[in-house]
Amino acid sequence: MTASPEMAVSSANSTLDFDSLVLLLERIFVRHGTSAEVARTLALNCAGAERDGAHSHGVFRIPGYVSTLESGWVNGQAVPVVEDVASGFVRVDAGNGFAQPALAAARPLLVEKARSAGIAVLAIRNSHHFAALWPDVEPFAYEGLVALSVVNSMTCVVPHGADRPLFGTNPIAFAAPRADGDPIVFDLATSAIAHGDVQIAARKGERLPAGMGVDSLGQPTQDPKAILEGGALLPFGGHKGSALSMMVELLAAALTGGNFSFEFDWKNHPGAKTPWTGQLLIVIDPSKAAGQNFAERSQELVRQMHGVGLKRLPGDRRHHQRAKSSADGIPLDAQTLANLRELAGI
Ligand code: NDP
Ligand code: PYC
Repeated sequence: MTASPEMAVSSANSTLDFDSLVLLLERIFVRHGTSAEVARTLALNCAGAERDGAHSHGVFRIPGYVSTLESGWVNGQAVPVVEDVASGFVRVDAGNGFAQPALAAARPLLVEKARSAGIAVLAIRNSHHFAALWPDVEPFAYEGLVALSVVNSMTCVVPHGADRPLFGTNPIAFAAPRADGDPIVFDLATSAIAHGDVQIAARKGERLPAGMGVDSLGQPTQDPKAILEGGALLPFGGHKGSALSMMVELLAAALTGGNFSFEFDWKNHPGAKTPWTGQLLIVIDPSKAAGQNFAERSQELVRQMHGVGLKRLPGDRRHHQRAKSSADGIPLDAQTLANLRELAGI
């Protein structure tokens, strides 16, 4: 039977299976002005985040996508233009559309180049990224490739040693294959906490741990609302996270031709939430490397890490939640589901 948003909903525990959630989200995107192709790409991304328990970038983001599309800030119909610029370099102009369809359009050429040259770079510009970054790298590792990606966002992070915000929350995601298990994947904001998690804490009325942000006067605060209303975030790890955030600005914006996090101005588009920046991906074919099979080597590293007492690898929590969602359905509270259905017009 074909899945539909109306089916597979349990009123008792409000769960949806993955395909039904994707269809529901696709309807929302198309209803708010995206092409069917863009809707499919964003729906798969967002449903995947929700399925894996990556809540700061799951369905929580849908109202932000909708208000952004309604504001005219992003082009939901954009058709990315892919340019083959060098043996190991692909450029994409996302046309003021979303970054994920730009990656999808360039992907075959990028993989072909990575496999022939051993390494290839994808530089996406004029793009909006409002999602978790791991979905952009994890699939490469399932194909035996190593992938690294960075994306910059919007000014809300004070560089270490500075007085005012400049950087975005600027995540870095990495994926590598391993012999006996899911790929090794990490995905982390270079801010002490993702902006999405600050919004979630504010909504729940929770305080943040110390060291995450400052208020409008630049004073340390644990109040998420004070950070959101005129305050700012701090980089993780002081000068070290700040250096990584600077690197992300350089790679995702300067190198791609996209905007720095401080370069765009959305004030004439009330409701706009998606950063209009750039994204860089580096894909490596480890079969070109010397020595033993890379996936065996990464498996050995994992074995040694467990051997010294490590219980949890980055990505383990997501994979555990993915398995649980596949077995039990993706949990959604009744109000969230009702809101999504309303946005979908059903
Ligand atoms: P977290 O701090 O929650 O997690 C960062 C990484 O560390 C993850 O890979 C996570 O794995 C892993 N991890 C967390 N806790 C542990 C632990 N105790 N032991 C081992 N590994 C652990 O992520 P962030 O809050 O920094 O980022 C959240 C999301 O926000 C990311 O997906 C990021 O891409 C997104 N984001 C997107 C932006 C954009 O512009 N599009 C901007 C900023 C952030 P696991 O997932 O398995 O928990
Ligand atoms: O959570 O920091 C964040 C974020 C910024 C843009 C998209 N997500």
